[in-house]
Amino acid sequence: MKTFYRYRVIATVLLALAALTAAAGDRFAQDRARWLAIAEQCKPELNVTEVPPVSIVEAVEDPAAFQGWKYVPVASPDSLSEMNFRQMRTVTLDFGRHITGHLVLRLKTLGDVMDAPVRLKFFFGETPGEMNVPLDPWRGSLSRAWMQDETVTLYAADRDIRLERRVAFRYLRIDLMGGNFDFALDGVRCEAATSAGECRTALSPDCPQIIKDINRVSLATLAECMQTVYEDGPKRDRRLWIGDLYLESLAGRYSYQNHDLTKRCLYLFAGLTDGNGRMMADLFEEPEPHPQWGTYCLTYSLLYPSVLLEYLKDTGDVATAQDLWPVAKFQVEDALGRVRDDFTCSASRAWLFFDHQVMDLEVPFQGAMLFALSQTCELAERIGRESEVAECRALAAKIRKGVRARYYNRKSGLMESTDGSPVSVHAQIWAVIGGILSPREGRKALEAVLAREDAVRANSPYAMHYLLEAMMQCGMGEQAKAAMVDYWGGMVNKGADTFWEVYNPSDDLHSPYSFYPLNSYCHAWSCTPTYFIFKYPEIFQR
Ligand code: RAM
Repeated sequence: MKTFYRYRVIATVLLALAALTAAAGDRFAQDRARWLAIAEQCKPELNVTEVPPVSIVEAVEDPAAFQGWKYVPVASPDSLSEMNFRQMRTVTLDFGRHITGHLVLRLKTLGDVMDAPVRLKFFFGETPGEMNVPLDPWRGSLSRAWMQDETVTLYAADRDIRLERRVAFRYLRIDLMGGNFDFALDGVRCEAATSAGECRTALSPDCPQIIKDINRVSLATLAECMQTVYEDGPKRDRRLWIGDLYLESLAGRYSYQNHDLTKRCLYLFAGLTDGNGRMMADLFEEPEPHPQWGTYCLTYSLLYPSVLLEYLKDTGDVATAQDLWPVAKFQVEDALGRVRDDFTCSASRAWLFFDHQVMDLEVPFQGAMLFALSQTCELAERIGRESEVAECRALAAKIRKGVRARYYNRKSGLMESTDGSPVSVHAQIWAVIGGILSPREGRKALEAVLAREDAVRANSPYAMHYLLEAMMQCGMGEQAKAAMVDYWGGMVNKGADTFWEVYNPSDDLHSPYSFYPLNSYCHAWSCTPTYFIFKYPEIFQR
């Protein structure tokens, strides 16, 4: 264990130094402004297209539909510009697909001049269910303001009006709240924006239909989230998270290949670390790029070196990898200080995110730590910085051995927590990804855990991504494909145009936020089927 302790001593000294530097100033002070300037240079132009509605629809309550509601077409939207909205009072439009942008419309005078303002309520929604459940009294655990209902007072007719709020939706209901003159709603359209550009890949023509559908919805999901950063969800949270960025960049490799967007996001995170050098888990762009202070998430920071490594593999841009290496390396060094000598983690005060699920975190944390160590070593080797991580592989081997001794139950073939927490699929996933279990052991563990009724299961597309990843590493291609068809195909079969933030196949109303309309129904971390489909065509496109 000597090397381990030595490394820990070194890590502790480095951290102490970091703290001192922070107290005196700022660890990355010299680079911060330059990094943010590079991020700004990589800011993409948005491609804007005008998307008109495809039909006027009516809501129908249907227990067989997702969340109990569906829309049926009742008229062509062309008729709208001739209909007197003063009499209609309400209309719901279907835009045919998920879009992100600004609504534009005009009030067309049908008779007399407009002699008083018109007040309209616009309600934009991603799913029929979200549009039809009463929102008030508010039950959600996040802000009511995430819901996309806007009451707007209009003072002029016969000219285009562009709503200020950027919205993400497929359906729009417009209600008349006040207005006493005859007018029609004319030229209703959305200025839809994305930075995605052309998709550069194509499926084999004999690919199964369900995979084609899953791939189409994955691409739509990613394109909608690609704005001036990789947003997590264009409805909610509308910001850049490290965990989402990692998965979006992987999916981007096999689709839009907009690597400059990844570069921008890497530089933003680097430029916005705290004085210690720690990265917050998420950031905002407006009015000036700034992190969400207080969201340090250890498992997200540990993914930063992976984003940089994958970016390097995609672009060969060694200069960027060199430039950002210190900040990437620091995230891992910092986290290493939390591995205790008995291989439990002292991360109780840090946020460890793997899933929207109550679960035991010990083994997943060690797996994430080990994965980050090996990715950091690989990154170092690719850019000639091996000497800076000379002890890294040996250290990883020691942690692996210790973690295995503590948590691996040879009899059950499972990674089990030592505090009596229920066995989880997450522990097996991260034991595979962290190289704690061999592919053969991993396969046994994954099969065993998935067969157990009492096991804690993956509860989000984010966790499902890592399940598929672990399965692929264990030679479980067919099971991975079946899981994809079952899970993401399940969303497609329930009418998803874009993949959802959370999906529980047996509970359509499931929400981590106490109220399902708050869920994001176009969520970045759900877009990775396209990554698997193109990375392993022999499995997924067959
Ligand atoms: C939720 C969002 C986001 C995710 C965080 C951890 O708030 O879904 O995408 O990264 O959780």
